[in-house]
Amino acid sequence: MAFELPPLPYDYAALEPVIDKQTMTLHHDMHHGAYVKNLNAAIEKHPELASKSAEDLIRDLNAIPEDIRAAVRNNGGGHVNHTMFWKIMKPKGGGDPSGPIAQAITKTFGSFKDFQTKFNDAGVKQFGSGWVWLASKGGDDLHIMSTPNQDSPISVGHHPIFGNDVWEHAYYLKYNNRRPEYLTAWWNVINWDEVNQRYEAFKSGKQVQEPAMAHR
Ligand code: MN3
Repeated sequence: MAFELPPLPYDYAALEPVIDKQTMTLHHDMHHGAYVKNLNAAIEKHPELASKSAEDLIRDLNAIPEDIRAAVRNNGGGHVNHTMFWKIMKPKGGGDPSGPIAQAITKTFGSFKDFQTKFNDAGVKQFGSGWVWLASKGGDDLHIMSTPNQDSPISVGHHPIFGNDVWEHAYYLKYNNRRPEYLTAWWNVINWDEVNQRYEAFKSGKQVQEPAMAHR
């Protein structure tokens, strides 16, 4: 019974030149791999939690026994965040969004360009490690938020539509300290089809259970 590291849905080098092969290899195998391993180690101490999905574990952190709460917050969050992250990117992605997410972004932020500027700005301003998100509190709400470490919007009652990883491990080998450059280039690998699927699933209340999120 364990959470599993989901395979990358494309080759390690597939997102080059935006994200280099070495970064993807280390990020997926070592960083995400460690979150899964450490989450499993935490849950082993509390078998009563074994039926919960990773998302359910981080949805109410106060319900998690204190001795593993920090481990679940960091590693459960890391597992949920990265499982989303690999899927909302693809080779030859990017371009302007279309479909329902495009309409929602324009309605909320005025234009896709204005949204991108605000999203990148929030990513630059996230001090230290963390994530920048497009999230929703429900209904037509759509907002940009950032979180420190591996904290998920799910833990504060918001639903992540998509997010970008602004930990140094996500970009430092290629971009060094130039986080703004990474944030700008990253839009060239976003998978708008997947983002639209996530958004429509959320809007319809039919959220898809990722196999990797299930404890099995
Ligand atoms: Mn990461």
